[in-house]
Amino acid sequence: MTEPVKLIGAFGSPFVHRAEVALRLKGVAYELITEDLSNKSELLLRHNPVHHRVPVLLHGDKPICESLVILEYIDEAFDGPPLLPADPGERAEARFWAKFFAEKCLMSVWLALWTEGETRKLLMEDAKEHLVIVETQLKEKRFFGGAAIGLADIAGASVLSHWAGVLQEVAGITVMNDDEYPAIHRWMEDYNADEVVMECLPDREQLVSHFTAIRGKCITAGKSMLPNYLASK
Ligand SMILES: N[C@@H](CCC(=O)N[C@@H](CS)C(=O)NCC(=O)O)C(=O)O
Repeated sequence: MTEPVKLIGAFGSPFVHRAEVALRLKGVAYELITEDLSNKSELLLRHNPVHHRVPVLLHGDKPICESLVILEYIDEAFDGPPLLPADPGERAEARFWAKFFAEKCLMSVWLALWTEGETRKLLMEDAKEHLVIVETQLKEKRFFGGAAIGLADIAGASVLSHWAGVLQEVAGITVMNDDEYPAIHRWMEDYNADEVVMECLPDREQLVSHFTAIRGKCITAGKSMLPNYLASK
């Protein structure tokens, strides 16, 4: 008997979006359990006792936490189109880019949005440096995964596509100008136009309202992430 698949998520989370896209690309049926992150459920706290964060994938009784770990788990546990290539070298490359997005590119873009003054100036420079690297990669190929969406695309485009425009609108600052990064722009359009991706993109207006309501929390979260980011530079 196949074990039931549940995803503990929350509205507006790009990390939950990653897991949903992967499940849908694989054709896995799942139940989405929507959390109120201001009043976390016992289910979430029990299944992610270390970070208390969404997403958490429940495959039968087995909880899997952290979106990038979840993507790899989904790829290994379920049939369907692969998210990682078969070749070990190409797998390593896809993991490298996913890590670059998580630790560098998305972090500098996110922090540039929610900081001010000299710190913001420094983070804008970092974000630009990271986006130029992504732009260069995408001049050669449609997706990081080649012709189809793969793990690195889900890791990066999840935040840079639908979410980046909304976050820039709410923060009132432009970190990514489409004209400056035409290959990234084309990549995001291709990612957003994918039928499976479209099914798990939250409504833009609702997303703007959501982030406007939690703007203060984003600034606080940015402050707490900043020391780690600067130490890792
Ligand atoms: N590194 C984690 C980040 C997950 C994350 O930050 N989730 C947010 C929602 S977007 C969350 O659960 N926030 C609640 C909290 O931090 O208390 C991942 O990739 O899964």
